[in-house]
Amino acid sequence: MPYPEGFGYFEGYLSPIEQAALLSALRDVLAEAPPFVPTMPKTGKPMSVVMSNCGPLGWVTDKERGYRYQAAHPVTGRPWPAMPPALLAIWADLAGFAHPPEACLINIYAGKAKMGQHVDRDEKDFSAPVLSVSLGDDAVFAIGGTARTDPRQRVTLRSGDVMLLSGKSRLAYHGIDRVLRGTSNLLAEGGRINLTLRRVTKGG
Ligand code: MD6
Ligand code: FE
Repeated sequence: MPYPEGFGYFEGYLSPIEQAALLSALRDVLAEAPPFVPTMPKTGKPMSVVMSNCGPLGWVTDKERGYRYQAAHPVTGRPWPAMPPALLAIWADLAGFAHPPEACLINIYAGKAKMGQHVDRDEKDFSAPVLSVSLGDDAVFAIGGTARTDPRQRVTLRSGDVMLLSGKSRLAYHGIDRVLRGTSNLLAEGGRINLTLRRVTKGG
């Protein structure tokens, strides 16, 4: 089965040295903006990942107010830290979009954490792609079509891989079925970190 239109997969985009440098910048981000536990709208059920953000806006969710972007950390109330320049450079190289990303969501997978099938649709401009960078353990990424029941195909995302959802793929269902523990030595604590860079507002 071919990949859906607009799906870009840049295997091994970051070298091991570049991965370590990016991780070091992320450690600083996470010291300023500590991971929080996202909870589902209405039910308040916690997700299995923990999250943080960098950039002018961050994606958050909780029982009371649901999915949204906001300029401040939901626990500390402080602004999100700036996006590391290395991330802006990847976007400039691959996104094919004239304006820089406004949000970088940091998803942290420990233990048996996974991510259910979803569509990223809280942004106002779907003409901009979403770009993902993976660090740490391998993950089984599943991507289908714009209907939840469309057939899915699986791609193993490894540390240093970059993926782009643009065009038709931008609104395709996708998720992380599982993380394959112990497949990378990058994170001392094990597990996986995924970064997704997004445009949030319309226009530039
Ligand atoms: C993850 N990724 O890789 C979850 N969303 O942990 C996503 O949900 C995602 O990889 C939009 C575009 C690319 C992605
Ligand atoms: Fe997503």
